[in-house]
Amino acid sequence: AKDFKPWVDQDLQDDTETTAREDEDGDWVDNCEEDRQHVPYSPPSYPEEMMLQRSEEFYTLLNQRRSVRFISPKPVPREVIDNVIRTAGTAPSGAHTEPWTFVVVSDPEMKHKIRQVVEEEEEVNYRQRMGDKWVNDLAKFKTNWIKDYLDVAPYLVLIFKQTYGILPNGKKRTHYYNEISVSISCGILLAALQNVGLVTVTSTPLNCGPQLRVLLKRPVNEKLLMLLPVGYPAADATVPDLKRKPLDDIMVRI
Ligand code: IYR
Repeated sequence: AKDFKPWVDQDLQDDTETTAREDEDGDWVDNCEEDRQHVPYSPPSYPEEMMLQRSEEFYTLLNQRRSVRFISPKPVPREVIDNVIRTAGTAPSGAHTEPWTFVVVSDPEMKHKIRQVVEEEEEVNYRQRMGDKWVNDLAKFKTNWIKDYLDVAPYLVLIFKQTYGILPNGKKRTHYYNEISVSISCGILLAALQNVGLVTVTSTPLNCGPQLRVLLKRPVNEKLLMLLPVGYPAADATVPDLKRKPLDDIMVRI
């Protein structure tokens, strides 16, 4: 109990190894495909000058990303969201298992049901589970358990990690490193949103995973990793005046 970490979702552990070994019920298949063809690869390349320019421009773009909690109800073209999700799906994954499911919710009634689940649990989180120190550490963000953006944002993207795969024949497949694979895809998703001028806030609703999984009719192998409200920023959106660490504080040269 001394080491209890309330920010570690009880239902959200990277259980690649434990599911692979312990979960012996059901048939597991090998991922091995020795005869997979290898083909030539030629990604885009640039002269050094252009590399420098592109690195500056990409940094400038992503450095403007902020977590935004005030989202406009203005509709966003569905094809843009589709492309952003496609982009997230380009992430690398353990043994190329692609262990992610992106649930994109635009239905107002479903958004409201999600809001009810999240607000009910978040109230308990803020009042009890998180404790005084955590709540105090968040004071500067002026957050609480009331999440208007869950009704207002045109899209809610709920990202599930598949802790194992289920093949059409019912056999199970090990999803190695599923949590970090899906986390990387979330990072790419955030960059893709920034690239089209949309905003979000990375929310990880503590203890909401199982209820939201059932609400969204997702199978038992899937666990909620992240919930992203997505849209344009509200006209009067504000963000806390935060600074980022300079390069010398985040990089060590050896
Ligand atoms: N999940 C809660 C609390 C929260 C936790 C952290 I760490 C933040 O950086 C911000 C909020 C919420 O969404 O309000």
